[in-house]
Amino acid sequence: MARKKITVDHKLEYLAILDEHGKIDDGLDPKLDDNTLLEMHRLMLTTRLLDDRLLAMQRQGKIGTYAPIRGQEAVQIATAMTLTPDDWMLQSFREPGVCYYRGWPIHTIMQFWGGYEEGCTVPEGINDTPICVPVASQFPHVTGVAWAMKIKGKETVALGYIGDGATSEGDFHEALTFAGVYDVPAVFVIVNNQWAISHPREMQTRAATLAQKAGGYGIDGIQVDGNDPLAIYVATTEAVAKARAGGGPTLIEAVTYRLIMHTTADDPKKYRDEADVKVWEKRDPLIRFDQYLRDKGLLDDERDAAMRDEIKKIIKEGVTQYEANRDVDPRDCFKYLYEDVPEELKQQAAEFDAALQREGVTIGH
Ligand SMILES: Cc1ncc(C[n+]2csc(CCOP(=O)(O)OP(=O)(O)O)c2C)c(N)n1
Ligand SMILES: [Mg+2]
Repeated sequence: MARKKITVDHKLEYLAILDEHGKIDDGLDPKLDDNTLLEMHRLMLTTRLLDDRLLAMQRQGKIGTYAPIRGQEAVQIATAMTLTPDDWMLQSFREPGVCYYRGWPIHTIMQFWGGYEEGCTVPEGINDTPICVPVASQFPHVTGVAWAMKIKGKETVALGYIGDGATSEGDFHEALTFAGVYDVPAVFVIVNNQWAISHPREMQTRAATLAQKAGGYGIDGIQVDGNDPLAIYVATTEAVAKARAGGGPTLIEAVTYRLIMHTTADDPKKYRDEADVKVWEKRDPLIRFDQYLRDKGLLDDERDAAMRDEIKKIIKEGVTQYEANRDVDPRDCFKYLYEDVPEELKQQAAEFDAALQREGVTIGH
């Protein structure tokens, strides 16, 4: 018989490198070369401007509901930049910056939010899974893909993204349980934007951090400042290298903040304090990284303006391609659910056809 304290062997760290004013802790400086730093900035800026554009397109009725990512650009870009094209990326529904970095055409991202089937297809040659709306359901796939890579003897890593709210789902638990047991080459990134629609982080779990959950699965966990691209880059680089070398999975909690609405279908003013938003606006990852690059002499107004112009051109081209490919048959919605279409649905399709004829609507193809 015994009653004693048990010491568990579990590594949990916290990492922040850039402070809120873009100043760096020299002892932790990863000393990335100038090109990598500028590329990081360009990609974060592209993510911001693409997000702005998607939001505007929703307001203009050009796409349907959209889940904006303002404030979360650092998590997306600084994690994605640590992957090779052969690695696997398994996303939720809030990773347009990651998709862009991985080579998804901008118009394909727009097609998803526009409700077009083509937006659900991963472009040829990219090792990603499609945008995933059923919360947390991508996480067992992260473990599965990583496990497959291990069985095949490949030095390929699977990295997946999940929200804070989604860590309450069974899928999260199952994915991490099996990832630990089979010691798979996976990196699990929790994008803790502190809200699950109108539910604040405190109502999702009593645990002090989400990273500490790693201990329950016997894997390493780290919490990072999710608005600091350098800290995220360092933590993810280490986790990816460890996974690639056969060292098993890591859980990364990136603490960030959703600066605007959950999706274009809700109004955050109804459930959260605007004063909190103001605090987090000052911690905007783009502002602090911009300051860091200016202090280093890598960025100035002229260079910034040129970069913005170049990005806007790329996004505009994406919109043009999206708009040129909107000629779809609305009757397609009757086609894919059943192999043998039930009588009731056939009747609805016929009624719809009749309505189109009555209204004189001609379909492009
Ligand atoms: C299985 C499932 N349940 C509920 C929903 C509705 N839903 C969409 S997003 C969301 C909250 C997700 O919060 P979080 O995991 O923190 O991700 P975030 O939206 O903040 O990126 C919910 C409940 C869903 N899409 N899937
Ligand atoms: Mg969230």
